[in-house]
Amino acid sequence: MNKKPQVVMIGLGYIGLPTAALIAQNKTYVHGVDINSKVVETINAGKIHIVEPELDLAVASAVKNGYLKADTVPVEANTYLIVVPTPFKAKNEPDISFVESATKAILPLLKKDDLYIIESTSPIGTTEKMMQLIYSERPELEGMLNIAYCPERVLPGNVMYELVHNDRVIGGVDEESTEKALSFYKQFIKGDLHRTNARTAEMCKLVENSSRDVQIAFANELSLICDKAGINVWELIELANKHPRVNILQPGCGVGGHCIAVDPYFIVADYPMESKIIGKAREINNYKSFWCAEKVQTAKLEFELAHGRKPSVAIMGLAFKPNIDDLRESPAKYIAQKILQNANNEKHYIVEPNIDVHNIFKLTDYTEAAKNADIVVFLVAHDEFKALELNEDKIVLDFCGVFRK
Ligand code: SAJ
Repeated sequence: MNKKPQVVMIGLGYIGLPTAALIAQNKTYVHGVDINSKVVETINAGKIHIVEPELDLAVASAVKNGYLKADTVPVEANTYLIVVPTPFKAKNEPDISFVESATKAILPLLKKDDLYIIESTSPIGTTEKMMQLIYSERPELEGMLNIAYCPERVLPGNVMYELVHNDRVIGGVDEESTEKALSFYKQFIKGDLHRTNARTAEMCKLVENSSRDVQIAFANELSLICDKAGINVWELIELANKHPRVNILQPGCGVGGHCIAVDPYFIVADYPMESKIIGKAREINNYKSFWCAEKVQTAKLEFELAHGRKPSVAIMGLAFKPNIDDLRESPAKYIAQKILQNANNEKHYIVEPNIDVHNIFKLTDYTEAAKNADIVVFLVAHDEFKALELNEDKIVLDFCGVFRK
C-alpha cells in the first residue's frame, strides 16, 4: 500500500475485517490494526483467520490491489473506526478496556475534522465517555472532531451481504457528527441509514438482541410449562402462531452465541432495578440449559431402574445453533459437559457433524451414535438429524424440535 490511508480500522475480527475489506473494495485506502501480529501477517499475505463466506476473496483482492494493509499500530488518517471486542468482567459487567486502549492508541494522531466512530457493542454512554477521554488528553481539539456510534447487525455466515444491505443506525454526539458519519457509511452501504444520537444508537444494538432473548425466553418458558402439562410445545406454538398478530419463537436448549446471550447483560449491569424482564429472560434461558441436563440425568436413572443396566447416551449437537460449527457460548456444549460431569460409567457418544475433531470431546459419527445409543438427546436441530430414523425402543429427548411435525 502505498497511498495515505483514509480509514484506520482498529480490530480485524469478525466484523472489523469484513468492514475493512468492504471499504477497501470501494477504493478507499484502509489501514487495519490488530494487536495480534499473526492476524496482521495472515491478512497481509491476502489470507484470513476467520470463517466467513466470501470474505477470503474480498480480503485477497483488497490486499492485492493495495487498498488494505494490516499493521499492529495505527497511522494518521481521516476516519478512525473502533471495532474491538467488549467482553465481560466478573459479575457480568461489561469491560470497555479494549475500546479505551484503541482510543488511546489513536489519540496522538487525531486532528481537526477527523471522524471517530465506535462500532463495538458498548454500554450506554461509552461514546460520550470516549469523547471526554479524547478531549481531556487533546483539549485543543475540543468540539473540532466528529464522534459517533454506529452498531452493526449482521448475521454470522451472511456478513458480506448484510454489511452492505442491512439498515444502519447512526448516532453522533452532535448533529454534525451524525451527518459526517452518515456521509461516510453512504459510500459503501445500500441499506437505509437512520439518524439518531449516540446514546440511542448504543442502546438500540443492545435492545435488538435483548428483544430476541426475551422472545426466546418466552418460548423456553412455555416448553417448561408444556412438559409438566403433557402438551406438545411445538404443536402449541404452531397453533398459537395461526393468530394473525402472534409470532412465538422456538424453544431450544438455551440461548448461545456471542451476541444474544451476552448483550442483555450490558443493560442489566447498568440498570439492574429497571431491567426486570431483560434480566429474567437471561435467567430463564440459562435455566433451560440446566433443566435439559437434569432431564438427561433423570432419563438415565429411569433407564437403569427399568433395564437393570446402565444406558448408553448419544449427545446430538454441540454448536450454538443449527448448521454451523461455532461452539462459542453454546448451551449444547454446556449441557454436554454437564452430562459428562454427572456420568456414572455410562457410555456417551458425542456428535457434532459440522466439526471433524475437537480438543475436549471425542466425536462420533451421528448415524453410528444414534444407532448405538439407548438414549438419544437432541440439543441442536442440525439438518442431518432430521432424516434420522430411530428404532422405537430408543428413548428420545428432543429439546430443539428436530422431529416436530
Ligand atoms: N434460538 C432459539 N429459538 C429461536 C431462535 C434462536 O432458541 O427461535 C437460539 C439459537 O439456537 C441460538 C441463539 O438463539 O442459540 C441465537 O441465535 P440467532 O440466530 O438468533 O442469533 P445470532 O447470535 O447468530 O445473531 C444475532 C442476530 N441478532 C438478532 O437476530 C436480533 C444478528 O442480527 C446480530 O448481528 C448478532 O446477533 C450480533 O452480532 O449481535
